Amino acid sequence: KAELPLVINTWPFRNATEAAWRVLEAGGSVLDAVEKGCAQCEIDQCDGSVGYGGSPDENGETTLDAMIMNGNTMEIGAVAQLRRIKNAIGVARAVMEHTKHTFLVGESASLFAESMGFMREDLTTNHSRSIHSKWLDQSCQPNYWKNVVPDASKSCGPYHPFKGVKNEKQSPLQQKINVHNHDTIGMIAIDKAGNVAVGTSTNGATHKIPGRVGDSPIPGAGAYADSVVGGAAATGDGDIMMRFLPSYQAVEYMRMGSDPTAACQKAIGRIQKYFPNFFGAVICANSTGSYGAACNKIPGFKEFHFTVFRMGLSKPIDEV
Ligand code: SD4
Repeated sequence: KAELPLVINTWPFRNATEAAWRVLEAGGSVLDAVEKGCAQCEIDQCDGSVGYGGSPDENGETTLDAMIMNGNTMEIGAVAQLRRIKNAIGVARAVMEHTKHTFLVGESASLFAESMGFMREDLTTNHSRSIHSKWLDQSCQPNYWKNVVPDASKSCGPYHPFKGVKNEKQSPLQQKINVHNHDTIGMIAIDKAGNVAVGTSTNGATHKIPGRVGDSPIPGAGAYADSVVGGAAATGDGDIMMRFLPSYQAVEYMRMGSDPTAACQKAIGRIQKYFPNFFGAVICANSTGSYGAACNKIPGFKEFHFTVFRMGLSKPIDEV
């Protein structure tokens, strides 16, 4: 149990935790804290998985997904497949505060962002260009994909559907989100009065088929908040996780009396039952300041790191 206020986020993204904490410390709102924290990761390009210049899709383009939720009013703003705008969480907030809608996608989301004054910028960097060109070279080598997908019938070129082969095996060219290829920021902020806000920001999955949207911007999947109860946020293989709305589930488990750790474990358990080897984790906090996390322990991923800043600390701490 922690004293409020509290900021908790997925992965060891300490700058982001600190940025959010500074807002709360100065008496700012939980929404401002979450926006500031996630925006910090977008600027820092946290682990290459948040913000510009990471996770190029099959065409080499970086696109962004983000959402923000106010646990007092149950308002949400979200964007997916956002192109050419770096501050995805800012655009999500603008959707929440300046429209009647909840979720804008693709090119139209970018036009909305520009109309709100967000700058149009190229999200491609030398780094993302090199990830993309290496992938093209690598995937064109004979037999490369045979090691990854034994029944891959194609070793080069863009996605095409495989007849009779399902799900994960569908596109050998799409890199699955795994231990080495992850790191969405999902954040929960709770102020002294118990107001809860949550947010996420990510550039999604590397080599995704253009148009792919992950779990992160989807309410209840990437994050969920209800100030009566608390908040939760998820990270991992969004293509699997979004089917289970784990953040919503976790909040509901807390509503039914589970402590945050148990709520996270149960939300993970629901996915495990069908996808025992999925890669993912959930963080949870309740509005009295208790918090916890759970991940699916699979080979190569036994520990999930998250970061916490709470009353009585002078800097953010890593927890496992
Ligand atoms: C996605 N959930 O787009 C994101 C990626 C992620 O840790 O969280 N990786 O599927």
